[in-house]
Amino acid sequence: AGVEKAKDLAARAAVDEFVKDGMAVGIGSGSTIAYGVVRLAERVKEEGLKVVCVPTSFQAKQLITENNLPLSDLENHPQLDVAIDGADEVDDDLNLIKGGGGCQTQEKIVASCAKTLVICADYRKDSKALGEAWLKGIPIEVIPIAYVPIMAKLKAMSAETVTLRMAKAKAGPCVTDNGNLIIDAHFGQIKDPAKLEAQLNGIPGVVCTGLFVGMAVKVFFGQEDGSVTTRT
Ligand code: DER
Repeated sequence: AGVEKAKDLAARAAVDEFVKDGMAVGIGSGSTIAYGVVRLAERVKEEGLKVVCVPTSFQAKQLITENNLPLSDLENHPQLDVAIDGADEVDDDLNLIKGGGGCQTQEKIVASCAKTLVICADYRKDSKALGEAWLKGIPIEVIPIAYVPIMAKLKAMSAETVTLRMAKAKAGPCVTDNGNLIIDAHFGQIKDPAKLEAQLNGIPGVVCTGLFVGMAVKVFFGQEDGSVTTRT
């Protein structure tokens, strides 16, 4: 199976195992969860499932509405039963790097409001330690006025690479759904994600990092051979 099939298998397995009738579901961002939203829409149709979906980004909101799923928000559902999302890298302890798609802030908020965070990913995301395979750096959302001093502080913290994320189809830097900028900082293999996250969060102007430490309870990996493996 190629990568896309692996994503599809993982996302469908996660939705099938964790979404039950009557649930309020946090919907993640990125390309893997898109398959999960399609599966959820199938189940709503086939099983008459009653769910409400809370997005983690403009993209997630589009996925929900394009698949005719009931759209809600944290004002109406401040406590969610489950959040299902993707990841850029997963370590042995289920710590994550997220934010490859630049949506980690609302993703972390929604995940923190859910009883359970479940991740679906293809085989490329499975690492022993964070920073092993994902070399683009930890996505760090920052308040725009502060990006230059924050980049300097990250370099002083011995980040190997520190990059302001630039937009692809628009001149200038990538701007998040919250109107902020993103700095990608690579620290090599991360032995103590909790410590690093606390250090990064302590920098004034940092809004949220893509380190999700001790949040996920289960990860579904789609494999090249068409199987789905899980880690808890
Ligand atoms: O940006 C994000 O946090 C996404 O969830 C990312 O971590 C996974 O995106 P992908 O499923 O397209 O690889």
